[in-house]
Formats: sequence, structure tokens, C-alpha cells
Amino acid sequence: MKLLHGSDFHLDSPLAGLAPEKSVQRRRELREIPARLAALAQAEGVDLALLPGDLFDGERVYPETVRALARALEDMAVPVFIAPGNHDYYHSRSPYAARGWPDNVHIFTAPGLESVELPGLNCVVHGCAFDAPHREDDPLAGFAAPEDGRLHLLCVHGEVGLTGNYAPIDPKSLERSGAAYAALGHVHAVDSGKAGNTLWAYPGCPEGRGFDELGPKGVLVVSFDGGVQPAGKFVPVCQRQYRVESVGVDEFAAALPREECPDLVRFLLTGESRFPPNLTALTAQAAPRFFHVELRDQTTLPTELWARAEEDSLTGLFLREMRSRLDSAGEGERDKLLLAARFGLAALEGGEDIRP
Ligand SMILES: [Mn+2]
Repeated sequence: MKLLHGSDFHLDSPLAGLAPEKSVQRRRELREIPARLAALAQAEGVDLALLPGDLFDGERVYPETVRALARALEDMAVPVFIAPGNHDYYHSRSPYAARGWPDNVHIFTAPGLESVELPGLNCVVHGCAFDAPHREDDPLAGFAAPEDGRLHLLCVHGEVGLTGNYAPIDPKSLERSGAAYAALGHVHAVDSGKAGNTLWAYPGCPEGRGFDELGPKGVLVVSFDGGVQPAGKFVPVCQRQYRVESVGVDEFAAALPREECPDLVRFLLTGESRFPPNLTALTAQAAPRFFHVELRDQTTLPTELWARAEEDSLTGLFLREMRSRLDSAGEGERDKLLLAARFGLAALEGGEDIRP
């Protein structure tokens, strides 16, 4: 027995951090996730698919997005289970309540667990739904699957933990559930753990949507050897990755790829620089090489300049004052003080205009 476990597609996310035409393209790429999963399901020969929620980002979903999802799930040609989450919670006007979902798709609609038997696979899928954007109770509280020799699986959106607004799942509830595998959704990075005999896992989101969702993203393919012992493997399905990379300001030009890179990259410019780097010019230089690129200045003043703080001069006095302010500055203040030190030095030493 083999299953596909994917969650948190967040289809039709606004993707506000990108240029408008790029966010349109990214939304289109997100919309291709279900078709990619259908191809993976067929290639892997899975027997069922568990999709525990947040497949849509919010209430506003384009009809073509729902159609693309329904069509892809039908193409999977195996039983598919959806457990609506906090972003795509079930209600009478949600896309999940509309007619037209393929026969092989089962959508959980209530906060209480519902059990669906799959006799052909000697397996039972237990799942539930958010019916509001929050839920504070443990969806597994009091649940225990019968010890009947069948494979019991959970398909639930929530967060493993004792409290929270997003269906907190007590590890003890997972342990008592008697399930061999808990397919969870909500957390956007891969994570897994064991609670008693129950293996629980989050696949994370299948495409990053910001610089808080870095690196390869994908889904899990889980095999049950001899019926119970699950073994999961992560399969990347993303078309692009978000990456954050540190690079010395002097090596920046050399670090740019020769070929156009499909990723979305944030460079942190490091090292010492007397003047603040010209971010506008450097960004324009890098832009043609990436789908999206942005720069953050993390350079500092050259150390030898601080050596002049000991001078008995106006420059020395200024640097001593700036250094003592920097020493007691908080994180948010440091950048401004460094910039002030740079402008001040330039002004003191001939009024050179260093504006980018
Ligand atoms: Mn969620």
C-alpha cells in the first residue's frame, strides 16, 4: 500500500511581494500543482491520496482554479481525501460545497471525525474539517481506532501541540488514535515525528510563496511494508525555489549566474564598505538573471575607519560618538546609525555626495 500526502497548496495566493506580472505567473504555476501531483501519483502507482487542507488560500478562488483541481484529482484515479483547513474551511458557500467534484474525491465536512472504509485496501481513513477559520479543540480528543487488523489512517489539518487556534493535536491523542499514519496539514515545512506507534508528518507546501518558505518544496510518498510500518519519502514538486544567500559586496557581480536562474533569490550583501552599496544599480544588474531578485544591505563600515576614532579631531569626536551609540543600539537602529556614520564621514571629509 502506497499513498500520496500533500497539503497547503494555498492556490490563488495574492503573492503581494512580487511584481504584478510575476505574481500572475506564480499563481498560474501554483494552479499547476494538482496536475503535477496527479502525474506523480500515476508514476509512483499510489493507492490513495490524502490532502489535509489549505488547498485554497482564502475565500476568493477563481472558478478555473477549482476546475483545475477537480480535473487533476479525477486524473489521479484513486480515492482522494480532502480535510479542509483554516484557510479553506468548509461552509455552505465554499468551493467544497459545490457540486461537480469527481466521484473518487471525498471531502470531510464536519469538525468531528468521520471514518471512510476502503475495503479493497483493507484500510480506513479518518478525517475531519475546519468549519471556521479557527478551532481551539483537539480534533482527535477521545478517538481510538478499533484494533481490527485494518490499516487506520488519519487525514487532519491542525498543529501538533497542546494549545493554539488551529486545531491543537495533543501527541497523546495521536498515540491513543491507534492510527499507523497521521497525514497532517498546516505547517509549511516538512516535519514528522512518532507518537507511540503512530507516525505523523507534514509534507509542507508544494511551492514556496515567500522568503519564509525556502528551498525545495514538495509532497510525501508513504509506503506501508507488510501493511503497517510506514516509510515516507519527500518528493520535490516545486517549479521554483525561494533562496536567501549571503554574498560579499565585492564578489556580487562574480556570483551572478551566467544562465537565467528560475529561482526567487534574496542576496544579503556582506563585508566592509566605506559607502552604502547602490542597491538600485546592483538590483538592475542582477534582475535579468533571476525570476525575481532582491538585495539587502548588511555591509559595515571598514574597521580601519573606526581606528580614526582615537584621533584628536572632529572626525575622531564624531566616530567616538557614533561608536558609543552603536554599542547601545538595538537591532532596528543599527542600520540607521551605520548609514549616519557613513554620511557624516563623507560630509566631514569634503562633502562628497554618496547618495545612491
Ligand atoms: Mn493552515
